[in-house]
Amino acid sequence: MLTLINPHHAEHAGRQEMFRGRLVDCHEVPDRLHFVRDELQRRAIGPQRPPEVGDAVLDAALARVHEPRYLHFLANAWDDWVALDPANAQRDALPSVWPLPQAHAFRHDRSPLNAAARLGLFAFDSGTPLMAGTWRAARAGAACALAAAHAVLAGERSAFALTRPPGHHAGPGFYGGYCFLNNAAIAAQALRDGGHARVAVLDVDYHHGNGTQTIFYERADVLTLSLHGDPHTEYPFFLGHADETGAGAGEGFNRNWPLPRGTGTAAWRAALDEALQAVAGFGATALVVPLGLDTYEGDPISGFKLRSGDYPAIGAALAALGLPTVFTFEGGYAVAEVGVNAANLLEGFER
Ligand code: SP5
Ligand code: ZN
Repeated sequence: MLTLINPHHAEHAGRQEMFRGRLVDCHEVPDRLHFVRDELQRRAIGPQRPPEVGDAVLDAALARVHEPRYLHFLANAWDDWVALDPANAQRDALPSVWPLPQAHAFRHDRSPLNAAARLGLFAFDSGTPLMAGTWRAARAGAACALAAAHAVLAGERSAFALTRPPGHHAGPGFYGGYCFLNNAAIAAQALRDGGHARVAVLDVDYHHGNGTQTIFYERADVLTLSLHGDPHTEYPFFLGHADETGAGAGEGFNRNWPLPRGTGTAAWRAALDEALQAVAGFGATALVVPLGLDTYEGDPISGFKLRSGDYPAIGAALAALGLPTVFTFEGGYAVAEVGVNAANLLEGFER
């Protein structure tokens, strides 16, 4: 399998994230990618290269998925943060005030001139630090997703966008959950634009893919499916329930499988089989898999019980759909094991 690796990922390296009233060390660290890259190399799972995508082509692809004012915000957020206070250059940007949607109570149509306050218009949590290299890293990561889609359009059976920061929590105009640009959505849209009439996105990360769901919620041409920890108890909490089935033209084209903390292999695989049937029933001609390995039993922030030995069969089950497939690297925070788990799944896909 061809792997597109983000050459700028390490420029995004947050120090701390807010969690229950404390700043804790970031889980989403550069070594996650290094372990996956090295394990894929060790097992010779296909060639690895950086993406080669021109700026204009990339900008056009970003604009297919994200709102102009959001992209403008992201491109300038760090400089604006530092301009607010030169001492901010030493601190990652985290939001601390938000406009709730309550009627007549908070304006969303005026952008505060204060750059720290402005973060609250676009960030939905205080666990996603933004720093000097975030925009460059996220852009180059989106380029990996776009190049992976282009490779599949050119005839590759599959391609893997090995990038961080991850993407599936990023929506049309919001960031959070360690995500800024929705790599999976960018790949799905590129597959649509490249001629695939029906594209399925099957999200297997532990956390609900709220950004991807939101991007495609009113569309019938991209089926979005997600298996994840039940939002009654699990992040991102405010989306991912089973009764979210799409809206407008997209009614019936979103499905969620919220699963309880502690879910093990058998129950998770049963949900996967339902999702695979939905992909086939939809008549998808291409597939995008936001690939989180935080379903692993050893994951420090998640609650499922999948074992390393489960991942080859999961890859094989995805491959059995017989569809051109783009994988994007999402979560997975057991750093020492994430490489083996990712390689197990991708090797199982290729067998
Ligand atoms: C892409 C992805 O997997 N994003 C996940 C974002 C989860 N963010 C909130 C997690 C907070 C967990 N903090 C646990 C601290 C344990 N001591
Ligand atoms: Zn996750």
